[in-house]
Amino acid sequence: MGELSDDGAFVRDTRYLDGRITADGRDGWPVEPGRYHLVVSRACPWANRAIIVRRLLGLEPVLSMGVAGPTHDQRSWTFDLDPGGLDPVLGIHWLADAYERAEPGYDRGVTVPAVVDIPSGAVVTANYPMITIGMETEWAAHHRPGAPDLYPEAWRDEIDEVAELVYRDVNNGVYAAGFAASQHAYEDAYHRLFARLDWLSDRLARRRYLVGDHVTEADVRLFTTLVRFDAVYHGHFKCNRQKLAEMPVLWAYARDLFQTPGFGDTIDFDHIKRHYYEVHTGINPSAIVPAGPDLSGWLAPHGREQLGGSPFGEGGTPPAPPLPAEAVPAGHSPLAA
Ligand SMILES: N[C@@H](CCC(=O)N[C@@H](CS)C(=O)NCC(=O)O)C(=O)O
Repeated sequence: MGELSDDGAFVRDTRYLDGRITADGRDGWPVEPGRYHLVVSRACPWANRAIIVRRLLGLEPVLSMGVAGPTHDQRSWTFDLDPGGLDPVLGIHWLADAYERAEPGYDRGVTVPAVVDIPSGAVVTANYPMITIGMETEWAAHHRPGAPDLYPEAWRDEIDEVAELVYRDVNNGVYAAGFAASQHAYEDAYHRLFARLDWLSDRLARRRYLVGDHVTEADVRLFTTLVRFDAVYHGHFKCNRQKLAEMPVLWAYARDLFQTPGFGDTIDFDHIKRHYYEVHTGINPSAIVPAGPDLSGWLAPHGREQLGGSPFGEGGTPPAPPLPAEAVPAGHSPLAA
């Protein structure tokens, strides 16, 4: 996932497998219903983006999804939640095997999300920003009726601009704080994170969504970090100036999205907490998973309707509930009681 620089700063490894699945197949990977399998972990914020976007766009019938268990063995992600420990579509136990199929001798990160070509069993791409943008653009012919436009042409520059700042200081910023190996690197990441959260609070005090008047890719990207904040980043990653629940605008914004179909129904707090606290033994050697926090506040009214806009935009409708096989298990979220 990353390494440390000389001054103890976390540097993310972004050398992905990077095939492009396109509507016209120009890179050898045509959009084709039933051909690809999206592999995720519900714990992972980068994979969570893809789970949400697939739900919002209604791509479930054309793009199947495999869910890895929340923890790793020495070869990274496994399908230990599935019967017999095998992903039912790919027939493998270790996600690493699909990386190996793509590149014999593959020796970089075995990460989620990954999109796998089902016929060959090989990972096509693990480039998470392009996975969601690809679903929003290249897969347009397969969007459900009423799907929101998550990457509208007119707003793309602004979405990209906001998303870049959010990535640097927030999405990756929490990791930079949590994995810092020097006081200086930690404090640098901490201050950049909270300065950016203040900036986002200001922006979101006046508007319901980050860009435009309905949910976009920019909101999906911010949400997946905010939803993990109090459960993991505040304690485990030492991002503790405030809890999310102590930042009123961002807390209401995050609750609004959590309560929007397609967002909160993808969230598995049990997987989230187990992954970070059990896998990162470098920073949590006991691997004890905290019992808190109390999550019931996620369902409290948020009052943000008064800011205008609507979640799915003009003519847009909410997605249907998750497929029964893909529902978050009971007890893992306040929405799955
Ligand atoms: N592919 C990206 C982002 C995805 C990512 O970091 N996923 C994490 C989980 S949140 C992962 O799969 N880690 C597996 C590992 O490091 O073994 C990266 O390598 O930076």
